[in-house]
Amino acid sequence: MSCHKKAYITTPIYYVNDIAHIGHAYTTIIADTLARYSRMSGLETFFLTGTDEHGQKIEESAKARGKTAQAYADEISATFKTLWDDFDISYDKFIRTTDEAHKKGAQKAFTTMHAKGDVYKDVYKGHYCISCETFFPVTQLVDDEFCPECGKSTTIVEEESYFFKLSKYQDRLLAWYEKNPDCILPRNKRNEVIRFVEGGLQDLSITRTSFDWGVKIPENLNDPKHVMYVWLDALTNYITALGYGEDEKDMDFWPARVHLIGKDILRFHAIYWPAFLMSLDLPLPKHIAAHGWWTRDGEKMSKSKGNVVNPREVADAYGLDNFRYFMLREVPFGGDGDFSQKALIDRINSDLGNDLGNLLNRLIGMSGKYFEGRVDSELVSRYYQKELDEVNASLAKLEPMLFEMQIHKYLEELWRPLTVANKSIDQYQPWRLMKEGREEEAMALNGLIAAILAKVSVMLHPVMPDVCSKIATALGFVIDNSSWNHLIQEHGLLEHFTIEKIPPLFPRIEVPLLEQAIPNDTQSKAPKPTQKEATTQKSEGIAMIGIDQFFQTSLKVGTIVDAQEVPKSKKLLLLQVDIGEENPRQVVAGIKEWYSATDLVGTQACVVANLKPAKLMGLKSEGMLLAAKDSNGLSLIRPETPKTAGTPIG
Ligand code: ME8
Repeated sequence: MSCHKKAYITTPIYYVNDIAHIGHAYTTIIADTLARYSRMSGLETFFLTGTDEHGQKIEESAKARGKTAQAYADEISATFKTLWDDFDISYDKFIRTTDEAHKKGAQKAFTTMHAKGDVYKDVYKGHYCISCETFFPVTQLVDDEFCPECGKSTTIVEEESYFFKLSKYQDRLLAWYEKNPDCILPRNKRNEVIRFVEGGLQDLSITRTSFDWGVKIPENLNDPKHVMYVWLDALTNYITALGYGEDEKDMDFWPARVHLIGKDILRFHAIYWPAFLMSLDLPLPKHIAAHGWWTRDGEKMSKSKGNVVNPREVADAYGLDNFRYFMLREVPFGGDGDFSQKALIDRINSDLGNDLGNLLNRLIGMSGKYFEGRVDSELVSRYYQKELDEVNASLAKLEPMLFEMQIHKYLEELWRPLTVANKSIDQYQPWRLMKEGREEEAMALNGLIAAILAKVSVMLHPVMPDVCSKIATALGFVIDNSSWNHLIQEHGLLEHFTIEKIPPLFPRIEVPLLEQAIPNDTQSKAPKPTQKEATTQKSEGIAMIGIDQFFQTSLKVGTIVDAQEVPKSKKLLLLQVDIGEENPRQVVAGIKEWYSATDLVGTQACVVANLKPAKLMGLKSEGMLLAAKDSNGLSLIRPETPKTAGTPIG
């Protein structure tokens, strides 16, 4: 972290011509995560989001709906604000470019740039894409007409316009990129920007006269038909929100620690905005971080396809924190991401359910069974210093990853301590320690697991605030700056406490909870599940089958004749199971967390005998063992009394 004790974090301000979709939610959730982390780590933090309400595109959308631009902007802006409020986004200010204070600040910026000699009047002649609110020279158009960004037809504009001397700043911009290798993240995006600027910058038209839904240019210019170009108006929001040109009361938050944006608007933020700031003699932002694009089930989202992912629906169905975790973990920052329910369900069941939720359940189970829920950390260091060192080493790597926008790596690294915890239980086997009268060690092991859970929940809190607060409550502490200091900075442990039993945090999800997006042309033909069908599936995860279908499964009693650990796997055992055939079947089973190889040999299990062979970690598996798993762990299903190997079940 820099020595600047304040952190200013922003999202783009969203256009009010559409309601929020997963892309908007993604940017906002990343920014929210950074803001929450900043606050937790003791920085005074200002987190800004809001709406971009001027320009030709909004004016036309409003007209098409028979509304005034202001009424239309009020309506859509409110839907963004309500969504962020419902999502508990921790913004400090929600700015609207129709706010009076913003308009005054934007005019002040215009005046300052003008006074500096950076603004002149001329005639603009060229093509304009209303959808992108961008001017394009003919050389950049597709077939001399279409927008190179969105493919829509451009309009020819010939009007009087004020220009900003962007070309004057070309060298200073290049010097800035050069001196600040992290000013644009990910770094490869910076190279793209540099190449573009090296190609030569033309002065930028910064006013329009052919419509009037915009901020008027300053009155003293005596040119009332000019409104500001929407991007000049919009970009200045980052300083007007801090009081620029008005009371300046929060300007000490400037420069921004990070402007979070999507890659589509990098040029505006990495070229125009720093040039404007240079003209205003203001410092430049520390980082401009551009993330990639979300698609759905491999396809571009669009209203006409009807496949736009509605973030509220996803969060309602799968849980807000799960959705947040998924988006941040699934895609390397800067890369494009694909939303599919399958990927989301996998993340929830596997990372969250198996690795995190299950660990808490194991701790609740062990401390309940052996110590009436008490957990005491006093002897953790005596017995488990090695594990603690490993965990603390992982945690120490995290903070820089977050502010370098390596958020997926942050989460990946944060899962290492969970692996240490799960592995320690398997290795030290609390049930064995208790059987051998080594109670002290068993208690210390619980203390270790509790400490790991506590540390992980502190560092995961910015991503999953609600879930992590629940974990902290179960462990008898509160996540805040002082617990962050104690558990993360000072490598501390939890105090003595009695664990609180809480319901499982990540109930397993068996079937998609949302209707799949259906391409428009087949929508009418596809039978939709009735509400009742959908909820039956949801609550039980079961589809009805006939008896004949059931008997297609060949179930047999098997005797486990050999069992080995699979090297490098924390979950798998390699079993040889006699099911009455000439040779035993090789079965790879994910049961190592609950059974040791030696205990299994000679026991029986129920085997699915006609599964297509599969490969797991390169090992052939020729069957599957039936098992039942709940919050207390997993048990194999076995005949009550031994049966001859190969006996059919049914
Ligand atoms: O551009 N995947 O507003 P906007 C990922 N008002 N992110 C996406 C996305 C997708 N499919 N679609 C949109 C504007 N986004 C201007 C910004 S800032 C001074 C002015 C996200 O409503 C992404 O962050 O078109 C993108 O930059 C932003 O939404 C654009 O929102």
